[in-house]
Amino acid sequence: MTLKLFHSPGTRSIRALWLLEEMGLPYELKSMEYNGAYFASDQYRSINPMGKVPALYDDGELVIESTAIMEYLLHRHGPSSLSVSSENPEYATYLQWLHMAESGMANYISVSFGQTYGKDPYKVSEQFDTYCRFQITKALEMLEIQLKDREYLLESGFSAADISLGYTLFFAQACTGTKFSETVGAYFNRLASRPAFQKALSDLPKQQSF
Ligand SMILES: N[C@@H](CCC(=O)N[C@@H](CS)C(=O)NCC(=O)O)C(=O)O
Repeated sequence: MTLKLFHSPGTRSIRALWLLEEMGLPYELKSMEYNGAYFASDQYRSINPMGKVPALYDDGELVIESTAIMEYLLHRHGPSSLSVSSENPEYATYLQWLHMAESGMANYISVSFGQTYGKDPYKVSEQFDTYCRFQITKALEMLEIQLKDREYLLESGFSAADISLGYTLFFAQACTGTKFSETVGAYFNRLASRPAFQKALSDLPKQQSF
């Protein structure tokens, strides 16, 4: 088996795990409880120098950053119908949401979460928290518009961009109690009912502590 995923329940490694399941690829799962001290240790940083999950090894080659891991799996282990080619008219929309789900949304959610529950160095000022919440609100408004005439982000249907964003919505709801509009809530429920998502979530403890 060449693919080995370092995962922690409830975290961004769900994106990689969900995609592996949707693509039907064989993989080895290294699932660890979320533990900041372990992630910061030399032992774990020899696996991922950033001390984070996910980390994917493919035949000894390391890839980090959940959305980069997604692109890596889709291209190196594709072709997959969940990816959109650069010739496709929906390519820009696809790529934009695949990455915005992390850089323009989950990153801000993490900061806000850190403000509420984190300790140094994850605790930020209330002012920065307000800024992050503002960014999240804007992104959810943009999502509302995107979904007004369709069931998934793309007119052509479910894609890897929905996996990337589906995790973000899960994170927002589970960790910051974000309330969704009817449209976004229905979209999230559609994603959450996918067997591959359920599988990726199956090791989630009842009381998750991040
Ligand atoms: N942008 C990165 C973020 C990764 C990340 O922050 N992962 C969290 C779990 S969701 C983590 O491992 N945090 C440990 C830490 O920052 O100490 C990605 O998308 O993979």
